[in-house]
Amino acid sequence: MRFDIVTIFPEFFGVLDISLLGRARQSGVIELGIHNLRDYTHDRHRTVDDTPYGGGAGMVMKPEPWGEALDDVIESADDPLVIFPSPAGEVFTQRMARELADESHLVFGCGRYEGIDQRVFDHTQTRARMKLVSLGDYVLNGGEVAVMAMIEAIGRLVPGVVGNPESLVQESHEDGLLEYPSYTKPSVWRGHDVPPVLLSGNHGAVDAWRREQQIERTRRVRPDLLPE
Ligand code: 6GU
Repeated sequence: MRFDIVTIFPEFFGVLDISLLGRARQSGVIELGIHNLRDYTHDRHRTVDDTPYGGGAGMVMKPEPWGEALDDVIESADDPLVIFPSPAGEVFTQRMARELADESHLVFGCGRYEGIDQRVFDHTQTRARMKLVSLGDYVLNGGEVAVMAMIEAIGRLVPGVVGNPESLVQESHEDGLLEYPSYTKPSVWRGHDVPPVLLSGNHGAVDAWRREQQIERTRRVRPDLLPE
């Protein structure tokens, strides 16, 4: 699986060197390319933004550097999917993470300021598969944090990244419910007991209790996830 990221903050993605994804990169399961949008400018100030046509607050990212950066990344790829993080996009879910983990090459274009010139999207769409994707209904200053979250969610679903694939199954959202609560030793801590069923050795009872907890928790916190 290959990820390419175009951004004006390449340093931001240094954290992808560490932890689970860092190990996956060392072992070659995941390849990562970080591209500085300013490397595709040609003026002394490496300008990536300008004032919006029609007026208004904020700045808009210029199309030319984006065009050249995406030329570079897309032309050297075989059928990549280009993703622009945007609060105006389709909402990112575990289902989408699973679909994206089946891709072999994802290209992320991180916008900043008030957005990217619309023609970058229009043009990209003529030469690659493209998606606008939002993390949720709130506003971030730019796409970088969103891309980090998406890469973490997608990357861990790529075979060979998470050591024990079993641990991917019993998780919040994988079965449409929130996760059940987990406990480890000691069995009593600061006056709080571990639920006795978990100490019973009765696997059927444990499974039933965990399912109940998932349903109860989902009803309380995220009733929107439950079927009618
Ligand atoms: Cl993907 N980008 C930005 N800038 N803001 C967001 C978002 C993405 N998702 C939610 N808010």
